[in-house]
Amino acid sequence: MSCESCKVEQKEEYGVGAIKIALAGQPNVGKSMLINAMSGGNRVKVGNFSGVTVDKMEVCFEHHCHLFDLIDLPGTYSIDGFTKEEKVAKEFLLNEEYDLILNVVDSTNLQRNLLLTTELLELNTKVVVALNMIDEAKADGITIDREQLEKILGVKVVMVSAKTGEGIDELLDTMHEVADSPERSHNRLIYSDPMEEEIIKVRKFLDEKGFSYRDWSNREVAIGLLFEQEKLYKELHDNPIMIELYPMIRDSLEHIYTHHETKNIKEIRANEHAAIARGIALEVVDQKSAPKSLTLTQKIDSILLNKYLGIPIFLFFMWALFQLTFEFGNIPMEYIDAAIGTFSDFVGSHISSDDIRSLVVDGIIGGVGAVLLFLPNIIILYIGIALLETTGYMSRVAFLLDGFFHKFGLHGKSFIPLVTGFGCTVPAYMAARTLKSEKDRLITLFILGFMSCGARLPIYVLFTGAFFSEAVSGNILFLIYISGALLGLVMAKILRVFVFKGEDEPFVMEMPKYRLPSFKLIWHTVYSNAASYLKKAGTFILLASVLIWFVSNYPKNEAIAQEYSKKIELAKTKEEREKLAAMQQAKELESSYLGQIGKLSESFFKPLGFDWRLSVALESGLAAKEVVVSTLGVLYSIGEVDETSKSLKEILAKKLNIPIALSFIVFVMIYLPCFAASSVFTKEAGGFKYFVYLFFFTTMTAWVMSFLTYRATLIFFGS
Ligand SMILES: Nc1nc2c(ncn2[C@@H]2O[C@H](COP(=O)(O)OP(=O)(O)OP(=O)(O)O)[C@@H](O)[C@H]2O)c(=O)[nH]1
Ligand SMILES: [Mg+2]
Repeated sequence: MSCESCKVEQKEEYGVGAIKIALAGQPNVGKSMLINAMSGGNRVKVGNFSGVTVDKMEVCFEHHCHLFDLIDLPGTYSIDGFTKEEKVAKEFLLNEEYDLILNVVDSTNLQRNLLLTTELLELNTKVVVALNMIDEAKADGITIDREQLEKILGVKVVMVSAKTGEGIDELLDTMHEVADSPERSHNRLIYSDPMEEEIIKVRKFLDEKGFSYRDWSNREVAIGLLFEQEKLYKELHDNPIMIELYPMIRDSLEHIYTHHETKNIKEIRANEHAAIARGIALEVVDQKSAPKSLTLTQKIDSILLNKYLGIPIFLFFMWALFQLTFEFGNIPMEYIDAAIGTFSDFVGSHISSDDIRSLVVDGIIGGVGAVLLFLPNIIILYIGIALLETTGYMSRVAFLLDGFFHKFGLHGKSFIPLVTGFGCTVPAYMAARTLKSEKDRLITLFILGFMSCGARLPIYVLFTGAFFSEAVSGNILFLIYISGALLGLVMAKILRVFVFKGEDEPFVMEMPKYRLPSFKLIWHTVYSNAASYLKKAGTFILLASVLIWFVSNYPKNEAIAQEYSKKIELAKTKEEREKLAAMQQAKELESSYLGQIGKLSESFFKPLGFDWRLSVALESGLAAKEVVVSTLGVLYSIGEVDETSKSLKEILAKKLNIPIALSFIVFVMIYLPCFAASSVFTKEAGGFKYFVYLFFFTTMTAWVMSFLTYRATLIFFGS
């Protein structure tokens, strides 16, 4: 038997099925980290800003012979939250089956967190409250009277720290116990006097009629009716009791309206909850001293959020990151390059068949090796992004850039998906769900591809390394990323003015506390990204390289071979022979399948300075951006007679020039993201037509910008 939903094998001695638990809580309270702590792994992504989890994720594991099935939900301030990812949480909590809700609460911010807790209690299902971040609460001198809180809420409360592991076992045991118990506790919240009066009136009426609904008490039904719970009304719609209940509830609501001075029941409910949360916090929280972490956070913020220094400091960090990416990344790169070269020579010298040697050396090692080379650069970039995500700095930069972003019709909050896009565009598209307005979200989706993803980094490092001195390469790299981002902003403005017209929303974003990221957290993020890069190199890139090798070697053209073998025989000097051999290979390559394909699009790319090889490399990059480098690796190593001596970088430096290189970089920076990202885009934007728009939008922009770059730099650098 296996866990129904996530297929973890369930041993027989476990007896009944897995306990299904939905984790609900406000953003950034540590739900995901708690799941990792409970399951003893790093299964879900953790970060120090609101909106890390944007889709539900399921994790199964066993503990003391019980199977737990945890659902990580996106953070939500209220069940009625209206961003796309908050709706995911609402949808799940209201409509799916589960055994209990684990409400994760930030102990250092109890009052605000209780606003959601009160809503969850009104769902009348089993709830356990985890007071997370208890380590921080202690450090801040906050004590919480847990027993009192249990009494008031009527549910089990456990103090935990997902960071230190404190209380995790107790939490698991408690959840198991609560899930197993046949009874659930009932909503014990006490509302304002006028509200209570009406609740009692309705409850009494229901009691008199001998009414019962599910396992709800009549008090709970009364609360649900007065707060106009949609699902409850739907289910009771055809019940005869409603004929008498409707007018009664209308009366009661009128009373409540006059007291609250509004007729909006959602607002009234929120006011009631706010009052309850305030009351509970007063009752159970004892704060001895001013919170330490807050003052530290304030101190750091006074520098990093400084009106004048804030943005320059951020730009400095980014500049430093790209310097490091280039400088540090290039040290191991030389060794990896040398190792691949030696390996390639070694393997080549042991294969006697020309065709197989070419397949292994030019195709496989040439393609995969070209991609592997950039692993160190990728790792450094990912360390940078992980630091940004986990320290709490990301939300600050979003805040700093908000004013600047508004000028371009965007939102500070868009910064988060945009930065995620520097790593990989796929999660970035999903991260855009945190934007409330649909137009903001669509604009962000359209410009996200302009943030160069990690897979484009190798292309940039390769070309900058080939055409610029080491001293300036880091700066050029920084410039590439910044100009991509700026272009994205300009495009956002154009889209805002001409396509997605409307006002951009004001900025509301929570500033998390600064947290020193644990080594484990960073290590995990970087490791998993590096591992997936390597895996891709060993599978997808390998296959793509073999394919490219094949289509660039076949069909064999006997006429060319004969023509040149005669010429080579007649040649007098070694130099002449080598030149002829190179010409022969170039001719053969041109007559191959790939050469023919390349010729088809040559006229489209020619004005940008690209020969058919570069064109084909760009086209193959539509599958995945790493393939651009591996394709270049294969194509240029086939064309190279003197194979052992030159790296791809050196060959490119010899065959191309600066204007072509810059034009190529610009095209790569702008054109359509990889296949995986494009399909996620289509899904997130909401239809294939958007993909068609994106295709034309990016291709046209890429072509025009590359053309301008090529022409302008030709004037400076000449051909
Ligand atoms: N000190 C401390 N930090 C914690 C604890 N739990 C989580 N954190 C930190 O809080 C931040 C948020 O953690 P996440 O697990 O991503 O929060 P989340 O609730 O899943 O957030 P969303 O997915 O955005 O809703 C991270 O920086 C964690 O390292 C804890 O018990 N103690
Ligand atoms: Mg999360």
